[in-house]
Amino acid sequence: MKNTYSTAKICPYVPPEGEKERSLVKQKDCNLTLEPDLYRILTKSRNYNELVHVWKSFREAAGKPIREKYLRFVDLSNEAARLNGFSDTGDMWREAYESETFEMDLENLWQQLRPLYEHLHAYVRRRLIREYGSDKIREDGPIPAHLFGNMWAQSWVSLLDITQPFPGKPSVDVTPVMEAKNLTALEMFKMSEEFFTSLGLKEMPEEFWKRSLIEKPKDREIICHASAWDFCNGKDYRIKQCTDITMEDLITVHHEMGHIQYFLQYARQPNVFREGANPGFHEAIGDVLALSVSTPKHLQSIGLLDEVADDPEGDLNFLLRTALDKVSFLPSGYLIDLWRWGLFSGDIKPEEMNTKWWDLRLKYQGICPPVKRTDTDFDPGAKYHVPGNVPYIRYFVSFIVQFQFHKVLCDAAGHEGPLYKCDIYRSIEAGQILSQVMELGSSEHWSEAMKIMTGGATNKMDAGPVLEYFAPLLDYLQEQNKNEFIGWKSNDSTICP
Ligand code: X8Z
Ligand code: ZN
Repeated sequence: MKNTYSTAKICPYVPPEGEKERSLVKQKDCNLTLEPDLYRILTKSRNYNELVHVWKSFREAAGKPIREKYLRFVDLSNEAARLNGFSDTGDMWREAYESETFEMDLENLWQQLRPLYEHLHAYVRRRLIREYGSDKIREDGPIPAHLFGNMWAQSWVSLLDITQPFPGKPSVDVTPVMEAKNLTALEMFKMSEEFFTSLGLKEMPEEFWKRSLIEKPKDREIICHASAWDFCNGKDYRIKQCTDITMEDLITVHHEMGHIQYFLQYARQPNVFREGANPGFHEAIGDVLALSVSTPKHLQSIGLLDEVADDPEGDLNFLLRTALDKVSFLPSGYLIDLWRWGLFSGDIKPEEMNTKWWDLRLKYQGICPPVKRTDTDFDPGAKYHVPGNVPYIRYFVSFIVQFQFHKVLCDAAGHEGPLYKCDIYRSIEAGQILSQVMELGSSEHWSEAMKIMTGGATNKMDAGPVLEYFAPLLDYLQEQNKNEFIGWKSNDSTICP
């Protein structure tokens, strides 16, 4: 299943005679791969039909062919879970959080964040209507899933150019500077390492630099989805990433380096405890650093931005960019495992699994498929973690706790002023808190690790810091959206209205 996903290839879009907007892709062969070809088309193309083509073809190549295999896998995995005393695979996965109230806690967190998401959704919908027209997107409807600049509509940063509140201000996107400087993948990794060591954290061991794979090989096919590996011998740690020279990938580099840092920090624990306090903690470390790295002031200090606008307009541009990455992600981070848990428990039946997927996509994300979906399609299969069998709720947890961590580290670093302006660079105090928590691995319940992290303030997940971070943006969006319909209406989740 993983191979089908990672070797999926599609044909380029062939524009009909007379179509004004030409496809960006000049090649004719049917060998476009997800990374980097489809990523690049999705980021750059604003040709509605080309985007439909890419969106639909990828699902046909990566998802649909594994439908039967996945169902067989669900049965086998459930059988194994039951032999281990769990009621099903979802039950087994949730065990990693050792909490009786986990599902309820997640739903509460989502309910607290939903208004922020819905305002972002309404604002982006209006900008997309300006770009594509109201014949393509209804003013009170869900947004077509192929228009977000991302295969799964989970990060919307590629829409920054058409959504920035103040386009006249200096850019908060460093991709053009990275290109102009001919930055290499290796330099991106070295920059990330330097941030970790500036906090007093560990440098990457020699083996890491020798054995990691940080550029897409030309002579063979590999699974490009970025990953970090602990070979559990205290020496061998590696990252595999088909790094593209973009700001998004610079952030992913930090994400992956966060995993390696965690591996290094808990290396002295017995094997069973060489895990994150919970899987969400493991996903959060690198992202926490990236929250500092992506502040305009920091980017300027490392030569990736020439100019920064240190005023309310510049701040809103920056906050919107961050929201297009973090707030947009929340419902997709939540629903993937709601769907899998439902399938594992039998609440979702195999014959309705694709339509139930779209029910969730509509309900939580407010998005809809641009072409009719049926239960012979298998769209969840076109998201890496489904064929790759990686539980996904960890990312939702991470996107909550990383703001909690950011807040306490900023306090430790002596930051004053709004949370979104904080950069913990060179704060040994912040680094010490991080290493204290990481060293524990999973030897303590994560609520204990949370206590240590927050200096006793809480032992729970808390949406407060996300809301605090984005508070000025929410004010702005509410004002901008005063004539907008907030939310979305649709009678059929399997096709855009
Ligand atoms: O899969 C990842 C990482 C590897 S753990 C690149 N992420 C999720 C995704 O790509 O869907 C990071 C954020 C969400
Ligand atoms: Zn990760």
